[in-house]
Amino acid sequence: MDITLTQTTNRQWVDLVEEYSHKSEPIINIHREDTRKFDAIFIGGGAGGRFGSGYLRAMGGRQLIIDRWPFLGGSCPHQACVPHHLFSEAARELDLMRWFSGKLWFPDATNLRASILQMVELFKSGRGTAHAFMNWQSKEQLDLEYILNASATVIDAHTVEAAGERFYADNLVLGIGAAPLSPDISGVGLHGVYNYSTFIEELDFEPQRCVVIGGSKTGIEYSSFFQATGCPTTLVARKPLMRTSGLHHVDEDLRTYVVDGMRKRGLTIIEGHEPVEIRGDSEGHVKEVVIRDMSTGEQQVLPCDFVFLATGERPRSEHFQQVLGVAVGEKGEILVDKHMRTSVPNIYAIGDLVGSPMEMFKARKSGVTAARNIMGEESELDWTNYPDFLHSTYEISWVGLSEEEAKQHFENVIIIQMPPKGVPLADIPLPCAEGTMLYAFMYPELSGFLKAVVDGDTRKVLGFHHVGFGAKDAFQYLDYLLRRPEGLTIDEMGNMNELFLNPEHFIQLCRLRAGSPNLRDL
Ligand code: FAD
Ligand code: KPC
Repeated sequence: MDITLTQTTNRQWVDLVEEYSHKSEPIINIHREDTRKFDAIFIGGGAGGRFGSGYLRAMGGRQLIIDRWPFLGGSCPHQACVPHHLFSEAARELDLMRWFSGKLWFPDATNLRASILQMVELFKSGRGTAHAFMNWQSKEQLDLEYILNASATVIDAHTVEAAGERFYADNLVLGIGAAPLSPDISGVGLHGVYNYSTFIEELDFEPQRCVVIGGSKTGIEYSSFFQATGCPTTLVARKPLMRTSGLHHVDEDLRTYVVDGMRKRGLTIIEGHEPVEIRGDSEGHVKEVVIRDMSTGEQQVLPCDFVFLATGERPRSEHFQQVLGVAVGEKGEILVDKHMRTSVPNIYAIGDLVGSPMEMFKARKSGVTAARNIMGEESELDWTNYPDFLHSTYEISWVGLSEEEAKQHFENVIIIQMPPKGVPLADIPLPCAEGTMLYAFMYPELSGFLKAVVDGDTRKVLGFHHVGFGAKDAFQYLDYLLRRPEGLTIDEMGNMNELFLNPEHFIQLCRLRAGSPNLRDL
């Protein structure tokens, strides 16, 4: 179907995407009358390809996106970030209901059981609006050209085949993302075993007892959700939670608060163990997971009817390696320089395809970096440091150095923390603000945690760490301020205007110490 000359509304797009998800015909939006060659073909229209395309077009270039799905936006609105946020919000609401069961206006939640299947169905019934918006915005507002519902096959460094046609460009930008990785054990194909993608597409029963394999962000987030619904859940991880190589700068006090909090909510967390086998019943449905203690070798059996694999992702680099010969790293990631150039001239790679961190900011900014370089503007991307977050039933955000890291590099590290070190959590209902006020008054130990790490000599803030709700936005800007060449001092923080009660409390706490020439902990 050629929609180039049609103005398709968001509502019409919802139906169109649904219709085309059941057939193999492409959706084509190409300005045939434009005789200019494409500056770049973006293979994959996820966050990386869409933002790269948008930027290149805004700079006056001509681009083409080819995506095998009938919508743009990629995995984020389809199976990843958006369902994750929906489930994490459900977990937060359910957690509140459980703590306040039978108190104030809250109904008795003793036997509360939320349906996991219903939440998946809810997501699937609503995700079409995000798909539609991606297609509509890209065409009507960003003036992008695209072919959807068509796999791209690279012929050579300037030629791509899709929908039975060959397209030519000065540059190719590879952005087809990563695929979920399964552990190399028997039983992963049993009914009842899912990863983040098949969980959305294929869940067809109500889980009663869950085992999550893998302590990744996804493992922490989804196990917290499953437990919050009332489905007894066990999380099995090889390493201590939040001490995995994929997460940098995690502060130990913050980690303790988060992991203790997950256990307090009934989640069983088994660290230092790896899966050995997933066993099924006579009908091919999962019935138990065998795990092994990595230090003693001792095995144990975890009965369950639902297994969620959260064991990472592998970049989809094989085709490009074979056809173009691009260099890849040990985990299959396409190797790129700071301009997002691969080892092959005129071939760029972006997003999850270039490896960790697999996060939206990197996907989008790497797409933009490729676009700028293609358009002749020198542009580099460095993602060695970035703000990070994850959900348990809380929102957990951090940026900069942890206390432990700071103490390795600086002699005079000052800590501003709430509740302060040595004070029992239950004694101080702080921090509190959006989302934690009720906890502050009835369960002060549940109202969250915060820490600022400061170099007492230069007075520069080195890191911020927060558990609670509503602070994530601030961390985007704190990251920018911290990483300026001049950094951010405790005095500048104290001079900012807080919107009290503010979730992260950092401004007013810094102000309480800023008057002193010799900083002390708070
Ligand atoms: P993708 O979005 O995966 O896009 C790749 C595109 O390539 C897809 O549209 C696909 O259809 C297409 N494609 C594949 N093969 C072909 C082919 N042969 N021809 C044509 N097209 C092809 N990040 C955050 O920052 N915040 C979050 O809260 C967050 N939550 C997440 C939750 C989960 C459960 C997961 C798994 C990830 C989450 N992420 C989150 C990470 C984020 O989703 C990814 O980093 C991001 O979507 C990667 O974008 P991308 O463009 O590189 O790849
Ligand atoms: C709807 C939404 O913003 C989440 S999905 C974003 C995909 S993209 O804008 O292409 O990064």
